[in-house]
Amino acid sequence: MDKPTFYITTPIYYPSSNLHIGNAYCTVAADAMARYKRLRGYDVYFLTGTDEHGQKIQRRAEEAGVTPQAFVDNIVDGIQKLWKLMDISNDDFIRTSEPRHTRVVQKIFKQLYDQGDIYKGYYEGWYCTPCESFFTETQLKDGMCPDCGRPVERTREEAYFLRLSKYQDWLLDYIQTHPDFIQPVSRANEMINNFIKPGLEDLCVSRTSFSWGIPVDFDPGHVVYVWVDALTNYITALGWGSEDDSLYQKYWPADIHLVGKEIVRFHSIIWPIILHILGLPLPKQIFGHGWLLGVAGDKISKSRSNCVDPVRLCDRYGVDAIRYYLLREMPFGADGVFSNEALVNRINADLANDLGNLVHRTMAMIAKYFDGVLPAAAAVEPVDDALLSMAAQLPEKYAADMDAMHFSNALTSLWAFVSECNRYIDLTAPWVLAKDPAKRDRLGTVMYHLAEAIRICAVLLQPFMTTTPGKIFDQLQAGEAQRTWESVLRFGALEAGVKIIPSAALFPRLDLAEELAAMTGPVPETSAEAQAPADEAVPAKPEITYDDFAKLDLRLAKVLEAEDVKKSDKLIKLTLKVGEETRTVVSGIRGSYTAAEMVGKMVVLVYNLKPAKLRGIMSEGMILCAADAEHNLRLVTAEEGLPDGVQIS
Ligand code: ME8
Repeated sequence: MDKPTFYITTPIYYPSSNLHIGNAYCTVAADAMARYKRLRGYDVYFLTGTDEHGQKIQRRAEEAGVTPQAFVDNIVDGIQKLWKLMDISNDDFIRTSEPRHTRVVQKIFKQLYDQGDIYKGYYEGWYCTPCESFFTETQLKDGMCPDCGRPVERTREEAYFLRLSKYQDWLLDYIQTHPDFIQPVSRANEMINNFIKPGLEDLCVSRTSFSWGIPVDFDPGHVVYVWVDALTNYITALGWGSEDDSLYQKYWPADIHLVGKEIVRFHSIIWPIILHILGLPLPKQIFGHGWLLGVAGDKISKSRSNCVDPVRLCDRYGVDAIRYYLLREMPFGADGVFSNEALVNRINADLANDLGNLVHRTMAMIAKYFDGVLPAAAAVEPVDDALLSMAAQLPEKYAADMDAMHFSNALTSLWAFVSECNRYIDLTAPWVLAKDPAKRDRLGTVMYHLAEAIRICAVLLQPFMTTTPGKIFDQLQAGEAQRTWESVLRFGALEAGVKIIPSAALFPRLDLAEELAAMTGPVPETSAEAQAPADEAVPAKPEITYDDFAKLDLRLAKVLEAEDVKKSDKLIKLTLKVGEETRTVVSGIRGSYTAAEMVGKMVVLVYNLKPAKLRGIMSEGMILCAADAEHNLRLVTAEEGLPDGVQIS
C-alpha cells in the first residue's frame, strides 16, 4: 500500500545577508516535523529555498558593485551550507531566480490577467523597501512602516492589481469554516478582525521602478511583485504548470506552510486567493510560529545588533544542542527569548546531567556488572511500575504533541521520562543489588529496563537531534528495527546478550561564566564563523595619523532644497547652504529619507571632497550617514545651536 504523503514547507528566505538564529528556528522546526512524519511512516516532501528578487536585493547588489544574481548566488551558497551544517533534511531547495520558477510565475500572472482577476491601473501610495510592502496612508504608523517602523517612500506608477476585494467574502467564509486552516487560532482571529473584516483592497502586483524581478512577459518594464513571485514557490517547486507535474500531483495540497507570525498575512490572504482563482486546492494549514527575541525583548533580526549567528553557536555547542534548545525552550506558537545563559543552562541541566548521565551511568554499570553484555529482564517488581507505565503512555502523548507542533511539550514529556529513569536508578540502587549474588537476576532486570528505556528515548529524540540518537543506538547495538516508531510501542525490543559499547559523555558540562565570556567576546579565528564570508562584519580600516585626519574639511550644512534624481531609486539631489556658499550634492539616501524629509536638516558635509558627476549632476562633496547591515541610513548631524558653515574638527 502507498504511504500517506506529507508536504511541509518553510518560508523561502531573503538572501540579503547571512541568516540568523531566528531564521534557523523556523527551519529546524520544519525539519523536526519532517523527521517525525518520516518516523511515523509518511512519504514526506520537505521544501525550503530562497526568495531572491526585489528592490532591496537590487540595492544591496548595487552597493556591493555586483549583479543581483552574483550577489544572491554568494549568499544562497552560505544558506545552503548552513542547512547542511544544521542537518536540515529538505528534499528540495527552490530559488526564485531559477527558470523552473520564473517561467511558471509568468504563466500564472498571465492566466490571472486573462481571467480578469489582474487588471492595469495606477498605484499611488507608500512603499517600504525593507518589507517589500505597500501601505495606504491610514496603514502607516506615525508616518512610518507599520511593520518595521522604518521610513516609507511615496510612489506613483502604472501597475497591475490583483482583485483581492472580489474574493473577500469567499475567504472569510473559508477561514471561518476551516478552523484548522490558520493555526494557532489566535492568528486566525487576527487575520479576520484586523485584515479581512475591515475590507481587502486590491493588491498592487507589479512594479516598474526597478528591474530585479520576474518580468511580466506581456508588458515589458513591469516586474512581478515579490510576494506573488515568492508565494508561488510552493507549487512551482513541485512542477505545477511544467511538463512534469508528478510531484504536484503527489504532494499538493501542502499539509503545512510553516511561517513566522508576521508573514501569516501574506500566506492566509494573498496565497489562498491566488490558488482559488487558479482553481487549485488550498494548503491544509498555515502555522504561524512566534519570534525569537533578544534579551532586551526585541525581535532578533539581521538589521539589529542582537543578531545571533547560528554557525557560531553550532560550532561551539554542536548542532544537536542548538536544535534541542530552540525547540525545547519556548512553546512553538509564542515568542521566546534567546539568551546564551539559558542555552548553557539547558545544555548543562537537560543534556549533560539528565540525559548524558543516564546513558553514561547505565552503560558503565552494564560494563561493570555484566562485562558489557546486556542481561535479560526477569520478573517485574512493583518498583518498576512507574517506569514501565510511563514508557507505555509516552508514545501516545508525544505523538499528540508532535502532531499539533507542540515541540516543547513533546520534549517535556520525553524529559519527564528521562528523569523517571534517573529516579529509577536511585530507587533500585543497582550498586546495592550488585553486592548480593542472590539479586543477580534482579540487577539484570533493572539494567535491561534502563537500557530499553534509553533506547526509547533515542527513538523519540530522532526528530530533534541528528547525531546523538545514533550514538546511543551504537552503544546499545540497536539495529534498524529497534530505531522505528513501532519499536517504541512495545517495551522489550532490545535483544539481551548483545555486547554494549560504552563511549564518551554525550554532552560535556559547560562552565557558564566561561561560556558567557566566550560568546560575547570576539569570534575565534578557528571558528567556522570566522571562516565564513562575513557579510555583516565591518572590517577596521588601517590606522591614520592626526595629519591624515586633518586633511578632511568637514562642515555643517543646511538642506535648502531636495528632489529625487530621475531614473534612480536611490539618489536625491540636495541644495546645501554652507555659510555664504551654496552647494549641490547628490546623495544615495532615498531608501531611508524622502526628499521632503530632508529639507531643513542640518548635515555634515565633506567639504573638500573632489567633485564627481552622478547621473549627469555634478556633486560637490558628500554628506555623512551611519548605515546598518541592511543599508538603513541615519544622518550624522551636530547638536543644535550652531549655524551652517562651521567647521568640524
Ligand atoms: O519573510 N524569530 O523572508 P525572511 C523567529 N522571503 N523567526 C524569525 C525571526 C525571529 N527573530 N526573524 C525572522 C521572508 N524569522 C520572505 C518569505 S515565503 C513565500 C517568503 C523568520 O528571510 C520569519 O518570520 O525575512 C520568516 O518566517 C522567515 O524567518 C524568513 O524571513
